[in-house]
Amino acid sequence: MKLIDGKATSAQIKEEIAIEVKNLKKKGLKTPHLAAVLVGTDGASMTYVNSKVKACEKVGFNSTLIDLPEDTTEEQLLHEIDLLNKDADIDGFIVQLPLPKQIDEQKVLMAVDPNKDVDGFHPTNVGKMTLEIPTFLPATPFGIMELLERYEIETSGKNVVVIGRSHIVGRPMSILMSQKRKAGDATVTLAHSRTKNLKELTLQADIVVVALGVAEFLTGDMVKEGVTIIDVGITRLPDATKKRGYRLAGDVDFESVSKKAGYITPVPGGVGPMTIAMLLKNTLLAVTKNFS
Ligand code: BQF
Repeated sequence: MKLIDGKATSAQIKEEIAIEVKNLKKKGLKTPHLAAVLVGTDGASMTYVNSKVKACEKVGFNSTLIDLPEDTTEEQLLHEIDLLNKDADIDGFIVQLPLPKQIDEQKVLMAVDPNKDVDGFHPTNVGKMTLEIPTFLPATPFGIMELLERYEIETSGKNVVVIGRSHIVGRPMSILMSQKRKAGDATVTLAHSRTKNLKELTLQADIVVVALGVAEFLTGDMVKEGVTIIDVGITRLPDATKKRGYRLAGDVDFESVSKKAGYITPVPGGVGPMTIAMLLKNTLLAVTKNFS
């Protein structure tokens, strides 16, 4: 079993980005600037946004954090987005998900200028991704593609089972891996809560991507010897032995699955750090490439 080290890979990507930022500055070009909007005080969301701001500092980007109260109205949030769309210094921005229940997520992501949509969630960018037109790829799927590439994991003609059909991870992952591209050319099955005989499918899989949000869902008896496992899950489980009171669990039962896997991503330190690195990559692309 070989661990896929997302922490080390993301650190390497950040170094590569930092060099590109220095070169941009040397040429007198602008410093990439990422903004993040956080609505409310959800603990995990605050952690994620803070990681993104810290990562910006690490690579030499400018960053702006816009903190809005939990009771922010949809109209107020749409106004903030309008300001960011019009702000010439902001190259890209994200609205941290999930949003409070009074706000329609779909309305919000449709309000983001597709040219600044570094999360790749706007329908224009989902369409471009699907049609293989260059654009921002959603950071988590982008990060997984990057891991598969950098670890030289063969995907061409392989059986891939993606578990979970979210718009942020599962669905785009299934689209990207079925395309003719690096880490693509796979035969992809997209499994979900209505899938029958999931175990029959996963036992045939060369690669399993688990993005369900159910802690330790995938067990060793469900996979074949030598399988590549990509664990996207990240659940906080209560743990009295930890100072912070919880531990992070993936969607994979690491104990049993790692005994059979050829390659496996750990949680933490697998896919999570790559999500941050690829958000930075997208922000750099917002400056250096014109996707429109
Ligand atoms: C690690 C996210 C669910 C819902 C909204 C490093 C992150 C996580 C784990 C991180 C995530 C998950 C992010 C680790 C961003 C990934 O060391 O294992 C980094 O910051 N993530 C998010 O912004 O919104 C989410 C998961």
